[in-house]
Amino acid sequence: MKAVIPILGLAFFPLIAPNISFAQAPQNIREIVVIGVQDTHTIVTDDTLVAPADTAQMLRMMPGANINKNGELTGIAQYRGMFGDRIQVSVDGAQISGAGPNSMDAPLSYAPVALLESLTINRGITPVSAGQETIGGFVKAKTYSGEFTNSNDFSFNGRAYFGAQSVNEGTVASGFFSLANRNHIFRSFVMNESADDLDFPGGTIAPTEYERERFDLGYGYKKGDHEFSVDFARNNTGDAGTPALPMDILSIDSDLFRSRYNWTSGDYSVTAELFGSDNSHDMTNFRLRRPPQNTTTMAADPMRFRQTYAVSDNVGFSLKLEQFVDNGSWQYGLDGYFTEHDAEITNPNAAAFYIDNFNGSTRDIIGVFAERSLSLSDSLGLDAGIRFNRVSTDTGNISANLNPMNMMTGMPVIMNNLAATLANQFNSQDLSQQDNNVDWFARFSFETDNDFTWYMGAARKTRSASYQERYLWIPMESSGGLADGKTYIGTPDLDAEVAHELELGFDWENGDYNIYPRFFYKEVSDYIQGTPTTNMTANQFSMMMANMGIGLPNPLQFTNTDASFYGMDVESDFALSDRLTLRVVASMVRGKRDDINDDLYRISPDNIILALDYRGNNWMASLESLNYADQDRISATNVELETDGYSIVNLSALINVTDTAELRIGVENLLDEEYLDHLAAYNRAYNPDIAARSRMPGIGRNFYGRMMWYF
Ligand SMILES: [Cu+2]
Repeated sequence: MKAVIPILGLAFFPLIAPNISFAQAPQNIREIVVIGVQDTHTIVTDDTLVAPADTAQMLRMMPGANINKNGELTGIAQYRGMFGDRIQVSVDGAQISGAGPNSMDAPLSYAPVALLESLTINRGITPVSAGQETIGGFVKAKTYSGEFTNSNDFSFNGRAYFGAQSVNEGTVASGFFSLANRNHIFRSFVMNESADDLDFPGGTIAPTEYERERFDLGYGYKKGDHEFSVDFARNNTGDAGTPALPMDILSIDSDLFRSRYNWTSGDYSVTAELFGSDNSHDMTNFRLRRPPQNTTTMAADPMRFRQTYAVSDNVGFSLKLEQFVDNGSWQYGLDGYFTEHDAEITNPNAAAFYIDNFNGSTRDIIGVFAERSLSLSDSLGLDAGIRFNRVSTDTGNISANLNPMNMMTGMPVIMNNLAATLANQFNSQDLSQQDNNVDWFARFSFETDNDFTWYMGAARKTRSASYQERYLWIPMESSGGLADGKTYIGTPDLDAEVAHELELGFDWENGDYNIYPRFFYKEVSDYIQGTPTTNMTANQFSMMMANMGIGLPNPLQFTNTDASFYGMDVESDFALSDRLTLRVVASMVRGKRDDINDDLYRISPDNIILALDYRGNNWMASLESLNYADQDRISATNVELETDGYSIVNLSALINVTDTAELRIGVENLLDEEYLDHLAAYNRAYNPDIAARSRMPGIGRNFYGRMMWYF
């Protein structure tokens, strides 16, 4: 087995070959010898200097990864140009399909930073055992769950975490409490966080205030080869602004459940997981932002107030059997994930007004896989696997009433008739769909000498359409958080996307430096993308809405197209002295349509992070420079705007005040640089400091402090 590379970098805690997972599972009895490469990148919150409330923000520091930001708590993971549902996210082994049809409660929002223990991305080709649909990558959040003790007597332990930051007067206070002995642990967690609107050098980004509470209760049991845990969590988000979307969060109330059993004995490891969540969500276009105005009177127009109530119910399971053999391991698995979404749009000023946004839209996946990890020789390793997923979706019939006052003539009558036509078209289609998808991957690692391990991988990965891509029936912006300002309609019989990808790279590990470059190419047939719709009714509907000052004309329809992605990313570190390390992370990606001449939407600009990390005796400090290039490869289809490049400087320090208390202080955007964030979309809320539909600015200078105390 290759050893963990000692890296002095503050933010790095590299793990090698996660299928060996010796770091998390010291209980594995047999030592497995497989030649592998560093195929994950992990940030451990204890070792890093985190400032944001949103866990997804941490992706910006990882090679190939980034965040599509629509609000302060709504970060959507991006990896190598793919984002949203194309990235599989695991929160403590659970998939969470949020209630919001615009991903206001994206999966990573269910692992707040104050509770987070680590965030991991798979670099490049993800093993099929990691998750069901990993076409764009795999992100794993692990929350802090306390520790068993070495004694039979119970003891009380915990962790307090406080934070504050200047840019939005945000505060977070949380406490983790456990009562544990060597076999049992009872744990609980409470958190409260809130913030005001963000500052940027040109004014205020409104509405970006937020408030969120979280409560967890859990129990863990460990004896001999057996481990069992069950955990419940309640998330209550209150008012939270999402200025890049047409509405703001009024509430997100979620109940989350997860349970895990593991038995590791001799030659086998068996893991069973069961999880579920029940999420309900309200959003409005009038509470945190200025309500819509009548275009002639310029007064609030009560007929344009909108409130959406959305719910999702999810349940899933996974069963894994791992068999350790002399030259590696076998892994077999069966997993299922069943989701249902409902969303209805109303107007508090007109009780009869409603639009069924989604009515009982279900998406069920059952998957099976087999995976092999083995050493072909002393210097050659192979990981390979195959997975079969059956994806079934369905939805109920929908309707709407856009003429709540029962007018006899005029716009509401025309709009209501168009909506009725769209509803009839939709309801008469075959809405029940089923895909049978096959994924496979193979990765070779070849150690040429002590410093170099070469790596080559290939994969076929699939993704079936989301419920929005299939079942959005009336032109709306409910697009899973695309936030391009376009309205969309779905296509029920979309084919599954099929990606073929190749990845090449090497690990160059010397005593003084470590360099991990990866080059990738991915071709996606049936890539699902909005294209101009030929549905005359939808076009007419959008045009009339646009004429009334609501939304853009010319809706897009989710369609199977062709696309390709290619680029490279690298992480590296160089020891400049015993205490000083230079850290370099660079990411480049191109995303293009292959069926027409267009670039893909919301692709991260090329960027490079240069950081100097200094490790003192009981403190660490880091000076970082984040450099983003211009993004002029933009999507004409999505009417995307270019952005200029920018550089920001961050400074941070961690001080071990005592053995059990840590203080982190820092400043983000030290020079108060004014810049536009290409991945933060466009302003959709009235704001005297930011023009409507112009790019969202990045945040201004932010002083922050965090205190973590273990007791
Ligand atoms: Cu929402």
